Amino acid sequence: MKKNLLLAVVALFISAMAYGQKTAGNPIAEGDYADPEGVVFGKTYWIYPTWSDRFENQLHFDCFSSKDLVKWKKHERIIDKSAISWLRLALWAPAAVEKDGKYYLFFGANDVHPGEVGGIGVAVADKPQGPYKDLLGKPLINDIVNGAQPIDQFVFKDKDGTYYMYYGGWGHCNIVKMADDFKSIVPFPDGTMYKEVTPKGYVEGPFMFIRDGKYYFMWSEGGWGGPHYRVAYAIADSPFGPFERKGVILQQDPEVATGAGHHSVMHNPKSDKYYIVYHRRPLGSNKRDNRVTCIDEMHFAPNGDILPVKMTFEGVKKDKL
Ligand code: FUB
Repeated sequence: MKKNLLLAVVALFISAMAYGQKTAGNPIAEGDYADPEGVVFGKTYWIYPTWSDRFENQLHFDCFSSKDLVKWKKHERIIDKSAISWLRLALWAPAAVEKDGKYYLFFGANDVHPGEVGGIGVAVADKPQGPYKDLLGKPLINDIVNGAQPIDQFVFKDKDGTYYMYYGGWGHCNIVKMADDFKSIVPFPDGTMYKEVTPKGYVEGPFMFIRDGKYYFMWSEGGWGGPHYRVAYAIADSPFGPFERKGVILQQDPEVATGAGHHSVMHNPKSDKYYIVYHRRPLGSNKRDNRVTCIDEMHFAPNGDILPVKMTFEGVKKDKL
């Protein structure tokens, strides 16, 4: 373990020298942070991760902000148990959205099973760094529908301004339509409330972005506690799919890390660079919760396909918004 750490430090030092330029370094922060959601608000990059620990200790979120992707500032306890009366354990996978000057933080709580209280909740604040207050005092989605555990939500704004939420663990993914005030979900034009959009291989951690008019749907596969966790994707013409699996773009690398997954994507419209924000397990560690948050650049083939991501120790270069 110590030898691996030393090797990582030496590799980081050598690559920093070779680049002759300061980079962020991976991981971007000290400590165990998983399921990072990277999001751009104005001229600032934000990362909202899960505090990776035993479920009973997961009772708060920290977040991180940066103006250039290299220097990160930690914002502690942007929400904790005192603000969510129904939270017992497993506060997971935050997703942040700005709407009409307010910041909404969606989260999973309680690792909910049938008959229990828990699932996806939503909190609100005046600033990206909180403090966040529970918006409903109860879960927004508590029930298990189409076999999807209500966790790992991602709130997506479509081209026409409609907000949808993708969510789901246990190998199933649903899409729902959000009410304007984010206090409930509303029916689709055909009257249904939940549509299953699960692609082949899907396990959890859905993410969506639009590039050149196409819908890029991404998700995690494998078991998050093991080395084979990974990220795959599909490209579609609509937010509802169909999502035909194109392949894996992030996975373990014996030279760098294992268990790489539960990611998000940030785009700098000025430089037109795309960044994948993800967690991975340091080499030599097999502890379930030893997951750290990293950023690497994501590249595309001329036909729009996502190229396999090269995980690095040096991380990304400065890129101001
Ligand atoms: O961090 C808790 C859980 O681990 C997440 O909800 C899953 O996606 C997995 O990353």
